[in-house]
Amino acid sequence: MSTYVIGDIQGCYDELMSLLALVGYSSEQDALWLAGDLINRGPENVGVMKFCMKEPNCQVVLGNHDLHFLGITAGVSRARGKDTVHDLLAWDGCPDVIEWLRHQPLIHKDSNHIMVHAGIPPNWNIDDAVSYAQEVETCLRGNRYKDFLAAMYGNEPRHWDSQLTGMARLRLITNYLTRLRFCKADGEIELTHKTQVAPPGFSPWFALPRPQHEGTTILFGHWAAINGVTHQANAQALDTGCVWGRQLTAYRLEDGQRFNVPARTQVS
Ligand SMILES: [Mn+2]
Repeated sequence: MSTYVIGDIQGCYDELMSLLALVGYSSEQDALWLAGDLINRGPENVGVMKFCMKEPNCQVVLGNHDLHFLGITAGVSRARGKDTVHDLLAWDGCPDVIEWLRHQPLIHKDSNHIMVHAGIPPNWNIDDAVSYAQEVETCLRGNRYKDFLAAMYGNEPRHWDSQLTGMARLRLITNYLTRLRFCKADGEIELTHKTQVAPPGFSPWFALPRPQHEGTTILFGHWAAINGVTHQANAQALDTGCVWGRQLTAYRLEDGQRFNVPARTQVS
């Protein structure tokens, strides 16, 4: 039995199938972890969601694109120029997708491995991160989830304070777990830079001293620009830009081996 962790699929269904064939994935014997951004920007969102929802040993965490899809369906946002979720919106299984996504976590933890879409700031320990994720998960599953989706968009606040309350607290937790790239040692987050070049005073979250994360390997996606490279054994980056015409990558938990397939679709 092997566990394969795959980064941002973003609707690239064909590449997902090719990658599973390449590693010899067995639905019955192996496990699959998907690091979020299952959908959007790519061509076959319905295919990806059908697969995830029926796969017996598939564990996902939510990414910013998955949450944005929920925001669109809740009527608090709209599909914008680059969004490609129209196939899902038109599909008669769409209500099931919404319910299924609302019940997925933002973090998945298994002994000394943790999967999250974007990252964990250095000022949080692993138990804190799991607990903060649960606050958002509880809200997303509750009756007032549309209020959260409406309040989720935005880059403020940028400083973590355990005394934060309400939607500002949930927004910052969500931004850390699903959008983080650059921050400072105290957790101040910077959400406008997407390349691998840090804005002055900031570092990639995984490159900062993280004594609180010692002993845990963090598996994450979201940051296509770093192309899978962190130079940190305990931070494995899995978004290798499939939807941008590069590769889809799987990481085998048991031995750390990486597998990848080339993108089939060039999205302009
Ligand atoms: Mn993302």
